[in-house]
Amino acid sequence: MKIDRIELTHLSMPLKHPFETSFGLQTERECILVTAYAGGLVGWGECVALSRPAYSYETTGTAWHLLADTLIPVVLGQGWQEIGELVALTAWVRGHRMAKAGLQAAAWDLVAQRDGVSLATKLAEPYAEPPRERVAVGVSIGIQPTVEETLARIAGFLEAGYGRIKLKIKPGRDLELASATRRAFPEVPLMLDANSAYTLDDADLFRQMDDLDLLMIEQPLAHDDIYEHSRLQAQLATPICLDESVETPAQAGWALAIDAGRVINIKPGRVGGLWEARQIHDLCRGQGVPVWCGGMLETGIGRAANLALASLPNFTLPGDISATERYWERDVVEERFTLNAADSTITVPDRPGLGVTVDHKAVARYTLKNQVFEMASQ
Ligand code: OSB
Ligand code: MG
Repeated sequence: MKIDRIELTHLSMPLKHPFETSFGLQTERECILVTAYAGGLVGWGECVALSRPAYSYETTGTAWHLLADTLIPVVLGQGWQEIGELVALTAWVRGHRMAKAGLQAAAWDLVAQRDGVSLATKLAEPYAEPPRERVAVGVSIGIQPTVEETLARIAGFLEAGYGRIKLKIKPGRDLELASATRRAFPEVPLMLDANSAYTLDDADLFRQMDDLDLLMIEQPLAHDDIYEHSRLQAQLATPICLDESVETPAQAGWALAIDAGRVINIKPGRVGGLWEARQIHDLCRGQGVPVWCGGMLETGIGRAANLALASLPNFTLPGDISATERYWERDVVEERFTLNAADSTITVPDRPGLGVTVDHKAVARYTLKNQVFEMASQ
């Protein structure tokens, strides 16, 4: 495999509903699409860095810089056969995992197409069991203006068939919201995501949540902490799920070693790519720790890759991979992912590669900037 041309496209897409987290309100989704050309094949990847460095330090701007000035020049024209060799080419680059993951995703699409298999099948190569055909999913609900509006929104998603609800929380919009939700929906599988908005001084607040029968509390404490998470987990019956503070397979191992959490949310972008995502999956599987696939408000390109990842054996909890219509009026792929309401699943694409068809007109409509990189001619 030799990638001889790469195209970067910076998109800005209007979200159907504004998405509010403890780190801010988002109405548009910026992202970078990576298109990699190799021997007649075309692979697509999505870089999930946000426009502002709030969830992580990366932004669409830093990711563009890393891709254009470091990662693409290193990879263009190099010969490699499997993803591990591609990963090795840029292993010296510290951090910038979302930038790396976007490029790596396009390479996965290429190798799966080359081998004539779906991305799910390609990712599942090391395992005895085949990938799942449908994966369990839930919905992540941003902070709403009022408790009543949150309850109405939850009711709508339950009506649509979603079997797991995740609520974003922030200081002042937490215990009351969660308690009201539990009262209104006594049976619903429910979890909270704080996106690092709290400190250990809030341990009492989280202890009170132990009565709410939550599936887990995601990333309550600092984005770069595992120590204080372990101190908090020791005081809670509810499992802590780590998101922001696990950026590498090694960090996942350290977090589990000190019981900083009992579940891990795996996002390929956060951890440097599908390769590293699978390594974390394997590590957790070996220790009997369940994982689920997180979301970053992806387009259909990133969503297809997340569905493939979530089809692996230890993704035993519902992922933040909702139907297309939850995010976009118009997506950049022709397929629309729909919820199988009977069992709150989405069907994993089974055509070779990513298994989606890019809607070039939609891409053009949302493009802010576009650049082509080719091997320097000899
Ligand atoms: O913390 O999981 C998160 C979106 C952007 C940044 C961080 C997070 C999220 C989500 C969205 O929760 C989940 C989805 O894509 O539906
Ligand atoms: Mg999260």
